[in-house]
Order: sequence, then C-alpha cells, then structure tokens
Amino acid sequence: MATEEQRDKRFFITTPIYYVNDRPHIGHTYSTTAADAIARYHRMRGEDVLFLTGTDEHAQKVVRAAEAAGLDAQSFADRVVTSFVDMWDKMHVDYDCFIRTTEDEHKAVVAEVFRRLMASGDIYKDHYEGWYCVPCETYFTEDALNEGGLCPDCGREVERLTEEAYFFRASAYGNELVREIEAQPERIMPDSRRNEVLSFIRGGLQDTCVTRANQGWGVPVPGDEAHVIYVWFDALINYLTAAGWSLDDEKFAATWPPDVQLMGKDILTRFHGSLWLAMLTALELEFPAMLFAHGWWVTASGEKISKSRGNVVDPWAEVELLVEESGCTTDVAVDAVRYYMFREVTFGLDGSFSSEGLLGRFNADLANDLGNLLNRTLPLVERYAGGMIEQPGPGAGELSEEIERAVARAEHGFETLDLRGMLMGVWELLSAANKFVDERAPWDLYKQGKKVELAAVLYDVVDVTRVVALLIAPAMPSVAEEIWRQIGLDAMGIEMSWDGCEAGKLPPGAQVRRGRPIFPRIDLDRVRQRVAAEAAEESEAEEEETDMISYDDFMEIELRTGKVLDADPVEGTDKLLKLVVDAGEDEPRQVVAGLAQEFSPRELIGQTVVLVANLEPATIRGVQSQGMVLAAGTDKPLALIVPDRDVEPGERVR
Ligand code: ME8
Repeated sequence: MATEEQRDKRFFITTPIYYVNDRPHIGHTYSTTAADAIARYHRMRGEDVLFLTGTDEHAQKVVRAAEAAGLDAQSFADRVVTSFVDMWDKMHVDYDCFIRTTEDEHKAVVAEVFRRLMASGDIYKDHYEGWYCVPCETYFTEDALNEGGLCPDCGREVERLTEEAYFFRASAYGNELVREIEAQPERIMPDSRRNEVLSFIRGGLQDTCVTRANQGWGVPVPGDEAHVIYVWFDALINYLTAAGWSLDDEKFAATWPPDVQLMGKDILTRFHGSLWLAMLTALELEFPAMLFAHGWWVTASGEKISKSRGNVVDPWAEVELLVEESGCTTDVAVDAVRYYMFREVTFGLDGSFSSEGLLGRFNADLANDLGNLLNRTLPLVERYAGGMIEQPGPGAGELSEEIERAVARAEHGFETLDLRGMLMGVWELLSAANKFVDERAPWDLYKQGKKVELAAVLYDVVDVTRVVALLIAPAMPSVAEEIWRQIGLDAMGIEMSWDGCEAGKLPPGAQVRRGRPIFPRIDLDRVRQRVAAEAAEESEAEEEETDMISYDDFMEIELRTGKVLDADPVEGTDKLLKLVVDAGEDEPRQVVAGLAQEFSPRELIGQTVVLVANLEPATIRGVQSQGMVLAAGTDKPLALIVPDRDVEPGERVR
C-alpha cells in the first residue's frame, strides 16, 4: 500500500536506458514490461505516475555499430531508436517519458552535474592508465582483469588506455553508502544482490574515471572539449533529467526520489549500487527508495541471452508463434508473453526462456484456468439469466474470502515486486472459482428451479472474473479489457480501478457478451510433430548441403599442372609408382600414385599431368608423397587427366 506521504508525490519508476547499438530482445523486454506492470498498478490506484525508459546513445559501441552500418553515430541512433519505440508500443508498454541521451536537455543536465561536481571538488583532473572494455563500456584496473588479461565481466579483449582524464571521487563516499544501505536494506533488493553491493563497496570504492578523449561522440566536458563524459556517468543522469533536476524545481520536488529503479543484475553492483549512489551523495540528493535487480533470461544451457552471444530471443517472434499456433489475437499473444515472463520465474532470479514453455503455459494457465472459467460461466448466464447479471439475493458472496486473499497477495506482490507471487494468488482464486462452479453445479440448480441460489452462484463467479480482470490488468492489459468487455462492464462505462478490487462490486444489470474464446487451445502434439518434422527436414537439408561444396571450398583446392620427370615402382606393391614431378616450383616433388597396373613408368615420363598440389603430405608404404595425380575411373585409373595442349608446369587448373 502506498503511504500517505507517497501519495503527495508522483510514483516514479525507471528502467535502465538501453544501448542503442542493439535491437530490443527478451532481456530488455523483461525490464520494460515488468516496470510497465508496476506502473500500471500504481496508475490503477489513482497515483500520479512517472514511468521512465529510453536509450543510452553515447557508447563507443554505438559508434562502432554505426561505422559497420556505414552511418554517422547520430543517424544510426536515430534509426535504431525506432526499434525500441515500436517494440514497447507493440508489447503494451505505456511509459510516460522516453529519454534519449542525445537530447539537448539531457546533455545540458549532464554538463551541469559535471560543473557542480567540479566546483565541489568531487571531480578532478588526472591521468588514466588502465583498461577499457568496449562491449561492457567499463574501465578496469590491471588487477581486475581475468587470468588471460580479458574483461572479467564478458571475457572479451580489453583496450589499453593512457590518457589525461577526469575522475569522480567515489572513494570518499564508500562508508556513507554502506551506512545508508545498512540503515534501509530495502533500498537494494533482492537481499542476495544487496549483499553483493555491500561487499563490493566494503572492498574499497575507487575513484572512477568519468571522461574519455573526445572523438566526436558524447557530451563534452564543460570548458574542456578535448574530453567527453563517460557513457555511464552520462546515462545514469537520465533519471535526474526526467525528474527535472536543474530544469524545473517544482517538478523535481514532486518527483524525486525514484520509488523503484529496475535493472538487470549485471548493472547493479558496479553502476547503480555504487557509482550512482555515490553520485547522488555527492550531489546531496536523496537515494531511490528501492533499486531492484532482476535476473537474466538464459538459454537452456544457462548462457545469458544477449546480442553479443548471438543467442537472442526476439519477443516478437514469440508473439507471432503464439498467434500462429493458437489463433489468438496479437494483443492476447503479447499479454501471454508478458504473463509467461512474470509467472515463469521469481522476479530476481534467472530463468530459462523456451518457446515450448510459453506454449505450455498458454494452454495450462491461460486456456485451461482463466479461459475455462470465462467460457463455461458466461454461457450459463446467457442460458439461465438471459445474459443479464441479476441483483443477487442472500447467499451470494461465497467467494469473498478467496477474493480478499488474492487482492491482498496481489497488492503485496506489486509493492514488493513479487510479480510471480502476485499471479499465483490470482490463479489460486481462479482455481477456487472453477471448483466452486463444479461443486455448486448451476445446471442442477436450474433444473431444480432454485432460482435464488442460481443467481447467487452466477453472480459470485462473474464477480470473480471481474476482480481477476482488475488484478491481471497491470500484467495483461488487453486480456483484462477483453474480459471487462465480455462481462459487460465496458458497455456500462465502468472504469478499471483498483478500488473495484473487492467482492460484491459487480453491478447488477451488466449484460454479458460472450466473444470468441480469448485463448484458443494449442494442439501441443501437433506442434511437437511439426517441430520434429522441421528439424528432420533441416538436418536433411544440411546433409544435402554437405554433399555440395561451395565455390570458395573448390577454390581452396590447388590444382596445378606438373611434368613427370621420373617414375619408379614402389617396392613391395604392384599398384604404386613413385613419380618425380616438376610443378613449377624450386624443387620437383615426389608423388606416390596408384597407376602401376594401368600405366608403365615409360608412358608417364615426360607426360604433363594435373596435380592436387596442396594435399597434406603423406607417407605411403614408407615413401613420402606430396600431392596427388588426377585420373578418371571409378574403380581403377582408366585415363590420366592431361591438358589438351602444351602448358608450362605449375599452371593453375580450375
Ligand atoms: O546496460 N535477461 O544497457 P543494455 C534479462 N545502457 N535482462 C537482460 C538480459 C537478459 N538476458 N540481457 C540484458 C545497459 N538485460 C546500459 C544501462 S542505465 C543508466 C544504462 C538487461 O542495453 C540488462 O540487465 O546493455 C539491463 O538491465 C538492460 O537489459 C539493459 O541492457
């Protein structure tokens, strides 16, 4: 529950801002949709929400990606940013502010932070000598590198930097950070991550290099344009820009500090949990109420899903798969992917993403539990009550306790970011309602003419679907709207608000309108068979492919003409001849050929033949052979392959 104090202030939630060299993948989508669900919950409670996301554009890797695309960095960023904006739009992400770090307003705020910290002595000029990992955009000291001298985070090569640079005096704030975090542990969640941050800070915060030599990309250091501000220092400040720091004091006062800052676990310890908090301490600004680090989506073999590892899961491909396999609408498929991500893993832990798991949950949780309750209940209202929700008599409200429990669990889940627990509570309510229908058997009540009891049972069950729609609305907004429509509340102009999360608030007079099933069941056997058939086809195609060689493969075989200078039988065999061949090289080669039964040495001497010149040398019957002479014939050599006119030894044959 939001406290009164929080209600005066906006609910401010942030995601990381994503590097614009990438296109959004499932990992990015996880941070953003989770933040979206939390933001929607607070909006439903009537709070003023500022949900911030955006793109981090001043990275070196953006410059490199732009170069590879043949564009300047700004044009490249302008192009790629649309893939984030579009993806969030398609994934039902309703942010309030999208920041791009290349916007003038943000650049001005970054410069202002720099100026103030220079003035307070928190930033000073010195000399940087150390290592930099471009993919991670992180500075490392020699000691921090792993054994092979590689990046300790991603294991790739690092670059040596020796340059004049500015440093942020993070070392001055370590003790204060530890005190603050220990005093309010919920500032960094989950617990295991907080412990990592604390031990990192206790290990001694180093002053951080916060500039790079200006190579034309980044926010220039005010008054010293030979340098640009380090991408992380620049990016973290986006949270201040969005809140209006140094731009709009009133807005800032109403917004700061953030209530929740979400991020993946990889960018907590070094960046948000220490550098960011140290920056805020130096600026004398309040800490966010909670930094929450979620886990990673990994592959089945446990590898982090990321662009650089080439194993990305495209969320949109998963949406399309659901539409294709189930025939549901795209909006429903989007919500199903959101549901899967929130339900599959405890928020904070790692999870392995699989399309099979997604399809399985679609059937089991969405089609069976949720879809089933709707599909069996609404026809009953149509059949027995002309589709109209009636004012229930005494006896209604039998599921009130279950409703109360699910609401309490959902609220607790949203407040503590236990999205999985929140959904599990809703699904317990669904299963209680499905069981209730089975037990109370409205069809029997109808047959027995027990009208009052029948009206009460139908009311209770539809009331559950109403509350379920509200509880799942933050996570699955389109599905919730569709349920709202089907139970006739949309037509009555009733808004979805968290205040409605109480039993018995279903207004009599609502006219249910059953639609197509929201979650058509997927035939998982058919999918499995199809996947197996596709895999077989693919491996057949691969096999066929391996029968063929590419032009490039062919060109790797070095065929050359060679003149046979001498030929002798190889001792101990009647098949082999030892040839001395001039292949246009400094020295003639010795080649062993299986020609002895069809060709006499005399026939061969003086002959120009074709030689595989780059065949690995081999020892045949104790004789060294450097190459192979080409002859036609399946079982035995019937004819030598020879040029049809005179050519010099050593000519390339192709
Ligand atoms: O770090 N599973 O941006 P980014 C879960 N620009 N989350 C994942 C993930 C995965 N497989 N892969 C990435 C940056 N993420 C900086 C942030 S904020 C001031 C600057 C998450 O595009 C990752 O943990 O590399 C991080 O939270 C986010 O995606 C952005 O990653």
